[in-house]
Amino acid sequence: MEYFNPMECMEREILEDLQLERLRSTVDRLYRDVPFYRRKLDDIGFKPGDIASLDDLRRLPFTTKDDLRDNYPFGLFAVPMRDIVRIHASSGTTGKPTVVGYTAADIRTWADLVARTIVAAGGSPEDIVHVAYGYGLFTGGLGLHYGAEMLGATALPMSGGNTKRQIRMMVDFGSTILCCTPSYALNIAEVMREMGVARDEVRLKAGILGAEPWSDEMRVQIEEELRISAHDIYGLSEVVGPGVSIECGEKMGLHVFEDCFIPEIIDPDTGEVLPPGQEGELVFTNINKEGLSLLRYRTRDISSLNVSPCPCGRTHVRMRRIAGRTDDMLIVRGVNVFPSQVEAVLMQIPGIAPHYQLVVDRVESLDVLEVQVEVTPEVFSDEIRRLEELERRIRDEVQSYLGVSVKVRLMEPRSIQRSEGKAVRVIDRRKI
Ligand code: DLL
Repeated sequence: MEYFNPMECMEREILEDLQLERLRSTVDRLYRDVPFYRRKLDDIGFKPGDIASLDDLRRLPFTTKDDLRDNYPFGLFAVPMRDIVRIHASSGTTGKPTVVGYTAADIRTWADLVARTIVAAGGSPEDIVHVAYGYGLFTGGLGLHYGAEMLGATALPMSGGNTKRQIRMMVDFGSTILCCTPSYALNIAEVMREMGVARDEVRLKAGILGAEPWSDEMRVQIEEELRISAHDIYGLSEVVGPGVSIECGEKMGLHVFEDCFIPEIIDPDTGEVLPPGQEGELVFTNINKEGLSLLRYRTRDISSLNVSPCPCGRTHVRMRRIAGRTDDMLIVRGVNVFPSQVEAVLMQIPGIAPHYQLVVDRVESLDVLEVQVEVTPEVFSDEIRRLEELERRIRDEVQSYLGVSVKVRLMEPRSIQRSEGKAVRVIDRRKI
């Protein structure tokens, strides 16, 4: 199995020594240079020298998105602004954006991480990497771009949108690796069909897809339609951007690049660290970053860790694909519902297209969850009776999977808004 950086295959014992050394120097530096962390550590009487082993990590305080907002824009940076060479920001649904900064060394480390992800997805310097993540404050576009260049591949900086033009260039330039959100990959496949572009006119072989939750069923669909090997890539701006973890050829979880980040899974309610295999909230500590290093950053993403060795030869732990977020988890009449669960059910029912939205409303103080899903053009022209049957089937299957009753609305082909970046899966109209 090919890899970009030998760190990925380090013996565990040596890797853990490296992590301890890096954790110590990170905590030292943060204590010295970031007043926020000095206060937090002083509050619990913790001195940087108190870190004797990796287990001491769990004694450190958590960092949250609110901490970043409270110190908006640059308050948590650990170096003077003159050493910051790049800023990115992510817009949340509410409040101020989260702002992150990188030193020149951070940009190199990040590019190295993304180069590793491209190689894990089967890429090499021979590839033409079609970057259809947005360029700008979002980390997706520039993140993949620098990674492709670091690898020595050819970066094609498309950014999102203008799908027909993307496809024409894909054909003319011979793009081999597609980088975009999974929902946009499906959108591209659909527009390709509409344009009458035959699959053998494009040279795509792999997809590096992420930035939003998706299911294995959606992977099957993307792989069949685009005839590529689709790899899940995970990351978040606060921690670095894309390149925190990636699926190797085994596609049994995403390797977390542990020489740069220490992952933990905690119980989101109690903050207690959970053992491997148990599902909970993902937490990351940066141990190889200068501009902005976060201790035990709570991602609100739900996953679990798998410490068993991977046949690919990488020794870094694997996180299970993200099951949803603690905060886009919908609570419908007391039942926790993740859009990904609904997606997994929908994708197994023939006759419906992979485009859906969940609309939640409150009618006479009762939550109503409506699943809006597009049918395929063939089904759309069927008899009413067949459509009703399909609707009933979807309702029964979703209900029995979630344990909560739902309404189903079949939608005309192409009536649900297509995404060019992160798809909007949930519309919550409840006023609480
Ligand atoms: O989405 C970074 C990124 C760009 C990742 C390109 C992968 C590819 P943010 O905009 O800060 O950064 O959003 C981070 O997106 O906390 C997750 O909730 C979600 N997310 C990212 N990757 C995945 C994934 C980028 N593979 C937030 N599966 C994270 C599920 C993902 N959710």
